[in-house]
Amino acid sequence: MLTPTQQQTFQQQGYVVIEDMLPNAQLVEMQARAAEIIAAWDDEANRHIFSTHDNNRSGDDYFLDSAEQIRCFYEEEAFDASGKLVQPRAQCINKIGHALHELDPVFARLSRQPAFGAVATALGMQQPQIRQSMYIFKQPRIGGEINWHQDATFFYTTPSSVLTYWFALEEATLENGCLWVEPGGQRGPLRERFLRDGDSTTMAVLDNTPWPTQNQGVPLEVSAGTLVCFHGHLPHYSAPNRSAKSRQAYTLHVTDAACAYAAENWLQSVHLPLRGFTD
Ligand SMILES: O=C(O)CCC(=O)C(=O)O
Repeated sequence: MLTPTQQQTFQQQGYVVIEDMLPNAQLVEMQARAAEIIAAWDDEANRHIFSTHDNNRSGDDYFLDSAEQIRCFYEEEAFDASGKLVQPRAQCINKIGHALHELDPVFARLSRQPAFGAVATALGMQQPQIRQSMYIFKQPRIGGEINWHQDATFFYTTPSSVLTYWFALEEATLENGCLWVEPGGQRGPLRERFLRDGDSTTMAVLDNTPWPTQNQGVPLEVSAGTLVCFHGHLPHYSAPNRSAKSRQAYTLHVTDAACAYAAENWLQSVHLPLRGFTD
């Protein structure tokens, strides 16, 4: 599935960009399904915001229980001072997470494509297991910043194994808040671990290595349908979207069954099966 050059790029840079991974029909299908999920979402009792500036989710059952459900989260800037949505509701959602790949028939089908499994295999994974799925909106005008982070912070395994599949569902550019990565940064230490103990969570600092500066990062401007697959230690970030264009993405976080998945990770598979791309 991957050429030797693509495999080498991943080893050296910590990520690989594969164009045309999702055909247009699948992009349309995912977008339409996400719109239906939002339309059906009852937010009366669930006005939950997702922010990457405050990672303390202690006591936040709506978030913690979303590990094995399909839940919508608002953008941090979705509401004005009087509590009213600043734009139509569908344009105020930050993300849908975190079990679309198991619970939604459209996302379940489109998440499990043998070609995705072949990418994992080509990158050295023995037995991929999809742990999490997210539909990320990065809405026009109010799309929030995602702070620099490493995904192994949230999906800690021994040895480290998490791979992120980031699919552009729309064109991603500097203007609408594309992904930034630090090429080669996966060789650096894991800086943080997100730990869960019952209903409380903490972000433990493991290493004080600073996050990349703007000069050390590179923006990944990609067309709709492109897959960016990256290493769990690769620092990445995305800027706020102040433009009039949305920048939707779908992500899968995948770990290797051959590695030990930490019991302290916030997301555990208790009720749902844990499957790979071809099971
Ligand atoms: O889509 C984005 O802007 C960032 C997504 C991300 O950081 C992640 O999935 O780990």
